Order: sequence, then C-alpha cells, then structure tokens
Amino acid sequence: DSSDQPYRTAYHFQPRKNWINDPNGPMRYKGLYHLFYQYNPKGAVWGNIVWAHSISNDLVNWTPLDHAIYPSQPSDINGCWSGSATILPGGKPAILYTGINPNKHQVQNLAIPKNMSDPLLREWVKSPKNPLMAPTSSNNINSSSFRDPTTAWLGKDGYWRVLIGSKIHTRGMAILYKSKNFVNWVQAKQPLHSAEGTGMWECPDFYPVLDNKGPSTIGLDTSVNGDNVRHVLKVSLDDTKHDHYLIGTYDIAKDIFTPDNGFEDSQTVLRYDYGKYYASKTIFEDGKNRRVLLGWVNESSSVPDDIKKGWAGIHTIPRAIWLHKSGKQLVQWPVVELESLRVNPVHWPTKVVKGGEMLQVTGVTAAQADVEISFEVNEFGKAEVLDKWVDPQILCSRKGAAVKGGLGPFGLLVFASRGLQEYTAVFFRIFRYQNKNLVLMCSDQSRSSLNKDNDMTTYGTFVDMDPLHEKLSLRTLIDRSVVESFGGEGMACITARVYPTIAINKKAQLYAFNNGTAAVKITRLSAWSMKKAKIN
Ligand code: DQQ
Repeated sequence: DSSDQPYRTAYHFQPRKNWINDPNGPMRYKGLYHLFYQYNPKGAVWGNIVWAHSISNDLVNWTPLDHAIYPSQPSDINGCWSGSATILPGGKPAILYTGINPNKHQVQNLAIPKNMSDPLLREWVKSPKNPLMAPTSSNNINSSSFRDPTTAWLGKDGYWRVLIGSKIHTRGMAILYKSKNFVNWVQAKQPLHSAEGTGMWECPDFYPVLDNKGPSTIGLDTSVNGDNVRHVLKVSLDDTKHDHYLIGTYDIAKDIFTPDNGFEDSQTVLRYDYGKYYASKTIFEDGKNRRVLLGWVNESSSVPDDIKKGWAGIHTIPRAIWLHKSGKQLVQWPVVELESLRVNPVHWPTKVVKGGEMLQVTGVTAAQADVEISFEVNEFGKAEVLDKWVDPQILCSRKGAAVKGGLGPFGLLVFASRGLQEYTAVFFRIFRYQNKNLVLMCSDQSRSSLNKDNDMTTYGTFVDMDPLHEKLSLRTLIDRSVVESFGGEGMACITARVYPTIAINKKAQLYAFNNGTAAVKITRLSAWSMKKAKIN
C-alpha cells in the first residue's frame, strides 16, 4: 500500500521486498528482455547472494520469475556474484558469473539455458567444467579481487575475449581472458588496461561506440570494431563507489585499450552519473540498434530504516547511451518506452522567472512525475566569477539552492512541502571562468528530509555546453524516493534518493525557481503525472 510505504517506487525497478544490488546478465531473447540481479532472499541488507530474474516486453513493466542462478556446486557454494550474458552464434545465450568457492575464493563460472525453446529461460545449467577461470599459485591473481566478467566479444581471429575486474595492490585492472569455445579460457599476458592508485575495479564494461561527429544515437554490437569506432571502458571503483568511464582506442591485434584521457588526470575522469549510481552494465539491442545502460542505486536511508521498510536498492530507468558528437563524452537518455507511463500533461507557455521568484507546477502528481524544463538566459554579465577551478560537487555544497547567486541558481524544487521545510533542488548556476561561461548542475539534498538519519549529500557536475548557443534543459524523473535528473539533453546525469517526512504522496509539491539576481526565461515546461508501472 502506497500510504504506509511512501518511498517504494512506482516506475523504478525493484523487487517486492529485500535487498537488491547490481544488474546482471541483461539480454534480449526471442523478443523478451531478461534482467537478473544480485539479490538477498533473506533480508534487506547485503548477503546470501543469488541471481533473481525478471522479464519484460518494454523495459518498463517487469514480471518476476524464480531465481535463475543460486549456490549449487562447489564453485559457487558461497554466493553467485555479478556477471554478464553473451549471445553466441546461433542465438544461444551464455552467462559468465563470479562464484564464491568453499575457500571463499572468487572464480568464474559458465551457465547456459536448460531449454532454449523456453522463451522465459527459467532454468539454467552450470558447466560441469566450472570454474573456468580461477586464481592459482602461478597466475598471481588475488583470490579476493577477481570478479564480474563482462559480456564477451569476438575477434576476427575466432577468439572470444572477456574482462574480469581485479587489482594488484592499489593498481586496478581489467584482466583479459581469451577462448575459442567459451569453455577453455586462457589469461592474456597483460590486462586490457590498468591504472595505479585506482584500487579494485568492479563490474567492468567494454563496448564500441559510433564516432560519426553527428547527431546519431545509434549503438553498436559489442564485437564491432573498425573505422569510426571508439571504445568505452567503464569500471566501478570500489574505493569511491562511482562508475567511471574512459573513451579511447582499442587495438584488437595487441589487445590493448588506450584512453584519450586516463585516470592520472582526476579532473577529466568522467562518470555516468554524479549522484548515487553503481555497478552498471550495458546491452546492445540488435533490432533497435541501440545500447542501453542499466544501473543500481542504493538507499540513502539508514540500515535500521531499510530493515524497517523491508527493502533496499532500486535500478535506474534504462538509458539509451551513445557518444556525443564532440567525441569527448557519452550522452544518456531514458528509453522512449518510459513515455508510455506519461498521463495528464501540463504545458506552460513561455514564462519569465524573476530573481527570487518561485512558480508552482500544478496539475501533476508531484511525487510521481516526469518533468522537462528549458531555460534561456541572457544577462551573462551577472554570472558569478570563479577564480580557480573547484570540484563541482564541493561548489554545489557551498552554493546550494538557498544561496543567492547572479545567473542562477534556477531549476526545479521537487518533493517540496508547502512551507518549504523540506525540498530537493535540482538546478543550474552559471559562472564566468577563464572568460567562458561555465555551467554547473547540482542536486541539493541538504533539505530533503527532516529525518536526519538519511545521507543528504549534495551532488554536482559541470556540464560541457555553451549556454549562449545551446538549450539549458533539465529533465527530472521523480518517483517517491528517487530524483533522477538529466541536464543538457543527457550530457550530465545525477541520481539522488530522498525520504521526505512531510512532502510525501499528495503533500509533495513541485516548483520552478530562480534564486539569482538575473531573470531567466522558461522556454519550455512540460510535466506529466506518471502511471504506476508493473514492477514485479
Ligand atoms: N557486487 C557483487 C560483486 C561486485 C559488487 C556482489 C559490486 O560481484 O563486485 O554482490 O557492487
């Protein structure tokens, strides 16, 4: 019931109860989407990990099935951890996943469908040859840092390649294995990539993107390589709990990935999401020519609160992902299928918002909505001056929504209570920095709840765009305890979890605001109430 569970999501993926973490082995088979995920059948905290399984027609509505992979043989008797699916020639799915063996060592296992003619792929059979990859005395692999196989890709030489996350001391790495038959795997002489000081690399993902310097959002199959192709290496850094990615060149003859900008320059390392977001992975969809990103969002509430509500963890809305025309970063946008949940649209005519003004968006269910807003700014002379580079998250914490500025802060107040005792602010602030306009995007949770047991950290990032010539747009998906925001048409994403005590259910309000001295113009505001999806 939604009134005693105000934080349960209406359209973000979650199980009926208990703990969920990483998305595992997403695939499309006979037209159905399959999503597996790390799950604790026994409680709302991490432990007893199995692969739970749900299916969908549209990436929006999900039906649960029985657990697909659970401890049953020595090579996974202490847990079935993360992994990925690969569709083999002939359309046969194969799952590689990490098992925890009787010695608590991390090893890699193979599972295949028991019955390929079952479109639901309910039962999975484990290879009698498991484990297929394991730490030994001769390979120098750390048995507690060897996990999370990627989707495999096939070279013209007939070898499948797969990455396993690892580290040696503080050097994070993606260990490469090769195989002709998907069963006998041989470790390559060197990792595909590694970086000193980054610590354990969890859940690596490696895939090609189209570099066409144009507006195309097309995705590529994982084994594609050649002209106009760049590669993305994503790793989930255990030390920082963020998903970072590098764009670069993959030399398949040498099996080396060379990033344009490496981890050495921490200022340029990009993230999928600058809020709470981890352990993501992508799938390529043949028929639709798109690559879709799935990710896990943990709670920001306390463990006792999680146990009380009986569940913890959600997934973000699946996002289409592609290379920006600059070639310098990726762009993400919620899959179009989500728009099928939109009802009762509210559209505003162009409106000027003066400094200090707040305009309420009425006519939508503000605790469960999809909002798109665009701003036009003119008085660039009023932008605050930034003398030296500051970490954007720190800048957002110092200059939250309540701190008056020049050009901004302007944006949305979501989950706001009538008297503004509670609100979450998603906004832009434009600075003058090195004679250019610098766009800051923030998600300010500092006043999101009167319950101070929650983690209310403010998040932020710079958006690499020119507000003189490009639309300053924001789309925010509001879903009962989720605020998932896309700035600059998907150039920057920030996901936050909030737990208001007053601004819940029908008491939640939505506003557009401007707390700068310069007026700004809203050139578009479209908001929809969101129907409840069928989520498990
Ligand atoms: N979660 C899994 C691991 C992975 C981690 C265990 C990332 O396989 O490294 O539940 O969240």
